[in-house]
Amino acid sequence: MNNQTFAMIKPDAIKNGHLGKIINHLLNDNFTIIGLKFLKMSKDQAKTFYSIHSDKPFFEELTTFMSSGNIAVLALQKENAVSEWRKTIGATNPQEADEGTIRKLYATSLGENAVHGADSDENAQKEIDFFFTRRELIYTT
Ligand code: IDP
Ligand code: MG
Repeated sequence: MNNQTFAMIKPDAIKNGHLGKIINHLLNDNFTIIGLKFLKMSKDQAKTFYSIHSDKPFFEELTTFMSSGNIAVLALQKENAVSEWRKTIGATNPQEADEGTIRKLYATSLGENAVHGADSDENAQKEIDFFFTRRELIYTT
């Protein structure tokens, strides 16, 4: 399916009080929320979720950060959801993100960059399945 993506609102954004503004931003961009929960990842869960980055120099920093506080995980629906969500969030490094993107507006730094977005349809489904059961998702079409 190319109309779903997976998003997270990261610990820095929650701690800095940006949760409501980010949800408002994505609703204004016509994403439909089909799944939403709040949780705190364990270090092991963060390592599994980000296993694709296990050989990167920032893996330890990333998984420590992502398990350091509460996050929101969201399954989103929109036509071309994966690429649309990547556009809405902006570049990984907030200093390189376009004006008006979520990372430009709310990110703290390259590592603590407010939000996550899946990078392909395949990974979006895997990541949705990592956090949600089928019964926790509301299908709108
Ligand atoms: P993405 O989140 O834009 O897809 P990725 O390259 O997949 O970016 O990296 C995953 C996450 O790892 C980033 O969102 C960021 O939180 C963190 N990260 C990426 N590069 C660095 C780095 O050079 N230093 C510290 N953290 C990084
Ligand atoms: Mg990525």
